[in-house]
Amino acid sequence: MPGLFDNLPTPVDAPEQIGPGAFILRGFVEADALKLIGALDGVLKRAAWRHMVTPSGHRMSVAMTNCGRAGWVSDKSGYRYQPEDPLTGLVWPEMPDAFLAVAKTAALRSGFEHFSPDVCLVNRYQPGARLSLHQDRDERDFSQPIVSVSLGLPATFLFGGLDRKNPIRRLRLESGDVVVWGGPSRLAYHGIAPLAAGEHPLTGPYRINLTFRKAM
Ligand code: MD3
Ligand code: FE
Repeated sequence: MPGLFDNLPTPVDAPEQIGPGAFILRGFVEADALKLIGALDGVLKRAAWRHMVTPSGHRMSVAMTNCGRAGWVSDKSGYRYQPEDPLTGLVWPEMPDAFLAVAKTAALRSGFEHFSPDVCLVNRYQPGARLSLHQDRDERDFSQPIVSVSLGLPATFLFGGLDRKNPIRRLRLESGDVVVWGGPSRLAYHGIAPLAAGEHPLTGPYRINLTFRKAM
């Protein structure tokens, strides 16, 4: 018999709130994971993995590439978004439609209606690779969320507050998980603990993270 509660979302569809404006969609891209990896292979043909150097001269343990209208780069002169890949001098590969669709749908499910990312920064973690606690502040408009997609080996995400000294929560991110970081969480300190070694059917010995941003 039809009733008042028939149209509620099922628990599997409901984003779980993990902070102010931050939502996790567990397993959201599980069914699309192979398609996303295939699209990433196309990106990598034109923009290969590289380890960027921080302004202080340290080689990052995470390998990176980008697609979209611009890419995040770091070198001795600083961090920035730029339209060309410094390795080739060419514009970054176009953002694959499959990437854009996942980012927009996840943002919409989390209450961000007009998210239109122009950059996807792709991170690849090998065992031991980590991302130390930082804020993402190189984008122009902090009212836009960042959407992140985890593929391959699991990782421990470190989720702090707006002040570096705030307590840090640890959150396990698994292949297929999507997180939307908006509202006050957009400027939260965050990082990734050193990756544990393993083997994943999708990515082998790696964890890959796609981060979608409205940067320009
Ligand atoms: C929370 N990447 O690329 S994704 C990064 O797993 C980055 O590769 C991590 O931090 C990774 O900058 C974490 C989740 C993420 C991305 C951006 C955020 C969380 C965020 C920005 C603000 C708050
Ligand atoms: Fe970040």
